[in-house]
Amino acid sequence: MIDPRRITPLNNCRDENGPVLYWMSRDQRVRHNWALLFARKKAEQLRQPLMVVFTLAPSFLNAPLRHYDFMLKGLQEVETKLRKLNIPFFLLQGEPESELSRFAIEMKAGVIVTDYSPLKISRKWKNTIGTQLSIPLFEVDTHNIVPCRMASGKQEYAARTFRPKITALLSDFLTCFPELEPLASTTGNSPVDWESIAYNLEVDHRVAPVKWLNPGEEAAANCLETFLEKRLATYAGQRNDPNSGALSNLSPYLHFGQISAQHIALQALKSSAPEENRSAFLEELIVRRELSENYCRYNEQYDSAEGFPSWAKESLLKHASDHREYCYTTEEFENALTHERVWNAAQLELVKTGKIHGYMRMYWAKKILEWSESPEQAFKTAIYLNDRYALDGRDPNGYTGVAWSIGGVHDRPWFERPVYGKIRYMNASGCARKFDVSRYIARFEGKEDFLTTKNTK
Ligand code: FAD
Ligand code: FO1
Repeated sequence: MIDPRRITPLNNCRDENGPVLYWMSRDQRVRHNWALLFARKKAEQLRQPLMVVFTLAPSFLNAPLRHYDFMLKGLQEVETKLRKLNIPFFLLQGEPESELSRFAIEMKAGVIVTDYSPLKISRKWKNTIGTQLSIPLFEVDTHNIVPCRMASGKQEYAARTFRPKITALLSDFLTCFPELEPLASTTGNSPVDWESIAYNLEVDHRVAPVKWLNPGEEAAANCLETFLEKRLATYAGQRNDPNSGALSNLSPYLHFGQISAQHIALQALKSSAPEENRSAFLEELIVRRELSENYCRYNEQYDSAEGFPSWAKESLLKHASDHREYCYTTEEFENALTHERVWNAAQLELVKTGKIHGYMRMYWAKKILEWSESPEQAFKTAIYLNDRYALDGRDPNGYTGVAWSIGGVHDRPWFERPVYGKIRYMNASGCARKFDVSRYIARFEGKEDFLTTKNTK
């Protein structure tokens, strides 16, 4: 029932007799979680207890309170749901590598199962654990519909080269999930003291939690249901209008693994919305999202301008000394102090709501390229602002989205111009052709309640 191609042994140790640990990291949910289902099956085969453990890093790529609050509230729900299945949940604080190995030894664990991520921080953690411990460590790709390593064995050039490969495998992998069986009895452990964890967090409180989006698996399921019922039918036509509220708003839930992309795809396919909307949505959810996973898995420089394709690097270098009519520091960008009101509005949307509309994101990043001293600095600034304020930040989609906008990743050369070179150009008049720019500006300059179309209904 779990396709073995989702599972990668990260060392070659044999199963020991001892409890099975699911080291939950990226996929913070109980339902539709192949890693949890695999750990449950292992526990049954070995007739051993099953425990779920999360290692809370003291700081995680500089994530501020906004992200930790969203994540911890989601994890609290995970603990409650697991308790109903007699599966104990443990939260360890400190450096994940050392805390997890200490816990595994203390529990005399026989097997560790964890979920998949292409990000360097995650690979580093697993590398340490896999070599340090003498018990098997299995990685299960439950973030992707088609496991990243199966979709392609190399970095893909563009969506058009990737799409046929992933489409060919959907019939194998876009399957329904089995139910997660409860354990017969529980080892019983004391509940996590969530108050004291939140109180002792030493993260930047200046980026406050958002109010318009509730965290957790139930809220994610409701968000999906509302989107499928009320907005999927207009997705294709309205998704590039940031005033329309047409998007699903699922990215923060997907980033924290509080909802499964596979479950979303299965539900979207069942929807009665017209075909063009379903395929437009699935193109983003499956092809674009898994293309980002592919980029971060196979490009060692996914987190820098070094990762850009050579045509883009050459072209940007050729224009490196072009005169910049405007040139802003990171602080000026962060405080929305540029000369362009619609760019400032996009930055305010990002800071105030923790989410910047997909269309505006491209324009937002491209203007950072245009108004920065160098493409390298522009990449750093865009990632810094994206990850500091966007709830869906610190994600393969973020590195890839910025690299697409500033470095032509998965794009092609365009008409050459100053500063951009052959990178695709976007500007405010392009926005004005697509949507009511003054309405967008009013929403985020504070004149209008910016939440009107953040789908609070
Ligand atoms: P919807 O349009 O409802 O899409 C549904 C899902 O499809 C998204 O949640 C996402 O998983 C996937 N998707 C949609 N568009 C893209 C895309 N262009 N690339 C990859 N997957 C996509 N996405 C993030 O999740 N985190 C980021 O940090 C992030 N940073 C970005 C930075 C830039 C400069 C750009 C151009 C794009 C970035 N994206 C990022 C991709 C995209 O903008 C968001 O995924 C999308 O806007 C999320 O909102 P939604 O879920 O309401 O979108
Ligand atoms: N994952 C963890 O396993 N431990 C953490 O402490 C942790 C913090 C965190 C903060 C912000 C954020 O955006 C993500 C965070 N994650 C954490 C989840 C993270 O997305 C994945 O575990 C890694 O990116 C691997 O993909």
